[in-house]
Amino acid sequence: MNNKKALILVDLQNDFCPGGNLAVTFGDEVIPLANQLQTQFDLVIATQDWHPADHASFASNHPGHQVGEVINLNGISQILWPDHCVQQTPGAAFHPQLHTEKIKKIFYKGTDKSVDSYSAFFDNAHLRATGLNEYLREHDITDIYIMGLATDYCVKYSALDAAQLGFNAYLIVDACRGVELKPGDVEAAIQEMEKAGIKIIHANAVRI
Ligand code: VGL
Ligand code: ZN
Repeated sequence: MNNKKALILVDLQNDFCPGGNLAVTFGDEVIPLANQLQTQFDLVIATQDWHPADHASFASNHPGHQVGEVINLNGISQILWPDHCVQQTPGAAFHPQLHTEKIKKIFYKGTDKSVDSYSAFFDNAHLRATGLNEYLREHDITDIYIMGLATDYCVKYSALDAAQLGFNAYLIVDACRGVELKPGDVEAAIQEMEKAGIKIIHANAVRI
């Protein structure tokens, strides 16, 4: 059987880049790699974190609670974040240098105010699918290459779900940057992905 590959660009949005509301250190450094990598794939997909202003992951919607606190949200633990990637705001837009012509489809996540969604496939409660799995199956994709922001959240959960769903999953590690709430979070995330069978590669090893 022939392998068919897709590139998934995770959350390359202004709020995750320097100057944004949930800035990932050096997040913008991966944009040139995203542009370069896109030329090597027939199918390019992107995700956008896309929250309503009253999203339950925002500390501002929980009076008396602070950014970084962990709360119980409908039975699952939820880190409270600064307001970020609010639908239709500049912070939710793609980084201005990102090439978007090749992006075939965008999957929006975190749109339900009552549950967060780190993975590109499912919400954090694993109750609702985004449609990405079905979309990739319809396009006969067997291998998915994941890059973007942030390594320790949306990239990690997207990659873990991809592997769990049976795709050959590759993490393009130099094309990701992490939040690193605690020192070591990024390294731990990479190890967790590797343990789950995800292949850790570098952008210069991607040859289609
Ligand atoms: C993300 C925290 C909150 C991410 C999204 O894209 O990794 N992290 N929302
Ligand atoms: Zn978010």
